Amino acid sequence: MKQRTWKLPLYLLAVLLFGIKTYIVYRFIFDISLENSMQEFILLINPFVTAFFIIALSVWLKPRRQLTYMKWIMLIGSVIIYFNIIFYRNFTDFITIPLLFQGSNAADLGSSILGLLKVWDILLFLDVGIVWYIARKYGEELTVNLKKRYKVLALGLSILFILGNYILAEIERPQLLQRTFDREYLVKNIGLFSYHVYDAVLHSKSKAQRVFADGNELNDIVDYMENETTIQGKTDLYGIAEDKNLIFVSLESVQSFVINNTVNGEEVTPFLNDLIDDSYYFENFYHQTAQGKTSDSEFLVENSLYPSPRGAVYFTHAQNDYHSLPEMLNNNDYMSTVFHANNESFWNRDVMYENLGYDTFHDVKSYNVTDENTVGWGLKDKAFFEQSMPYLESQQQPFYSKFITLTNHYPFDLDQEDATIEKYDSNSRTLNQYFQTVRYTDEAIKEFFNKLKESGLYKDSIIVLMGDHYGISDFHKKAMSQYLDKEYTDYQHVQLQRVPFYIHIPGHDDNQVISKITGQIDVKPTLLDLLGIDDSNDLSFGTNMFLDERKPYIALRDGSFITDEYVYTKDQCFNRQTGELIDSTNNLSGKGEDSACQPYVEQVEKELSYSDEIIFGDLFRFHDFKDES
Ligand code: GP9
Ligand code: MN
Repeated sequence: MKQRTWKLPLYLLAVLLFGIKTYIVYRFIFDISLENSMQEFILLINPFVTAFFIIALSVWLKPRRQLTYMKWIMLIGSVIIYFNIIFYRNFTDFITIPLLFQGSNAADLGSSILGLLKVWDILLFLDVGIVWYIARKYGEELTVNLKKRYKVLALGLSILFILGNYILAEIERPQLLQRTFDREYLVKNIGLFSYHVYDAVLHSKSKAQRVFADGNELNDIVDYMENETTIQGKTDLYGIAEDKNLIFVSLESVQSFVINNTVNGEEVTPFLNDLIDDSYYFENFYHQTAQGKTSDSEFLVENSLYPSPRGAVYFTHAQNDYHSLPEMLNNNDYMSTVFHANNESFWNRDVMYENLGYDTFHDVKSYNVTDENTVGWGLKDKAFFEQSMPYLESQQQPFYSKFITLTNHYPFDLDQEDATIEKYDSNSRTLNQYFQTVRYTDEAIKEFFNKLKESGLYKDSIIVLMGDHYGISDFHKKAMSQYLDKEYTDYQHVQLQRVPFYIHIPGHDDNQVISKITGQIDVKPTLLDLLGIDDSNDLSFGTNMFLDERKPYIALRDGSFITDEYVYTKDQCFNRQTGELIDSTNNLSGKGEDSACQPYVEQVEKELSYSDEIIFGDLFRFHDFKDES
């Protein structure tokens, strides 16, 4: 008779395989930055710690059930990892619970998702296949039947490992769990699965926050805003656009690096380049969006509050009380309209727009959409502007009209006949195509300006153009670094979050390129000033971009920030001009030294949390903005 002296129990094999797979994913698919050997060590152990915790629970079950549990838990775990990978490839970010409730967006993602799947992804399920195969072949032979005290030991060990992992992470990054904005930190230190559990806790906490809010929370926040952010003072431009129409164009995925730049020797954005001479152009203007993408950029402009750290605030807090730009304009006899040729429910816009006080929303139903005039995400930008004109012309004036373009959206598909420049040549199809669709949008804007002139609306309007968020994610680092001919560092990543911002006032001479550090949070107070609308009762985190005395930083949603002197991100403080690393707060912490960036770090975190408190607690319902209406 064949005698086997020792056999590896299946649950240990499963832990090993699942752990190795997870580690490979962390290391080679998620682009997680590792700054020292301690971080490398934590990243190495956490896949096994988590796998052991989840899979070793099986020893408590009867042999047959052990197999079923292991097979399914590995499959579910792998699917969770895989969904995160798909999401990561597009957004360089991890899935959050609120995102899962945005199902209505998923259906529209169609062509975008296909480009994110790769054939070799099947290998990511190899460990599952092996365990399913062995379980089938050997059945209960490889299961274990432990005495109670060994079961308790297994459980005790797995809890101990988890705690040990957490303690190491806390030593490496103090207050890890308080820094909730930076998901990469969480995944790096406690692993993807613990991160999801933690995210679920945050989710319920933010849900509960509204119920327990009573308005007193607002006192400190109002003080803070009045002292630090709502800096009062009118500029020389106050009222320059009084009673004029405000035409706001959101440029899908247009980043500043294409402006005044070339591809294969040709200008990418000839019209937008020329427009700089006739506009106020802000060359250091940052997007501050997070998972809500375009909708986050809209939220920033409409409310001068930060979008949500998790999920899209357009979904999660669409019923809150706000004191929005359209509402303030409506109180000043404007009518407000949005033009966007997508489904009205995308990003929950129909619900949110109504709450924010928009009078009309021209969604896809207002347009004649055919096979010929469609590409990628829908109606092509040129047709979009053309078909919008009759609606625009028939509006009562003064109006505020927001246009949201669509053609320059990932995956940047374009019909051959619409391409007027050559593709770029790199390993990233996304970047290669991007220049062509950006050029298309540039041409569409040019046509729109001409139409405004023909219609006579031009001279009675001011036109604001803004890039909504990045188009090229970190996933295309290599190609970007080839195009920019620079190393792609964390510093570069932050600098690439700049998006174009133009204020074009027809007939105005004193135009300038403005280099101040500005961001989407500043748009609302700036526009109100130009339109001559008193905003002294408004509460906002932005400051007028034309004021000399301004809040000294722009905060990105993950806690990174930019000041005149510094760029701070992922615990590193860089010289803004040179990109040189000055110091890393991570290495300084605990040694009594301070990073050059330190004075701002806490204020930025405080400001972001205050904004979250307003939104999660729906605190504006307790505030009287003293608008006469
Ligand atoms: C879709 C448009 C693009 O309606 O806003 O969405 P995005 O993915 O950029 O947020
Ligand atoms: Mn967008």
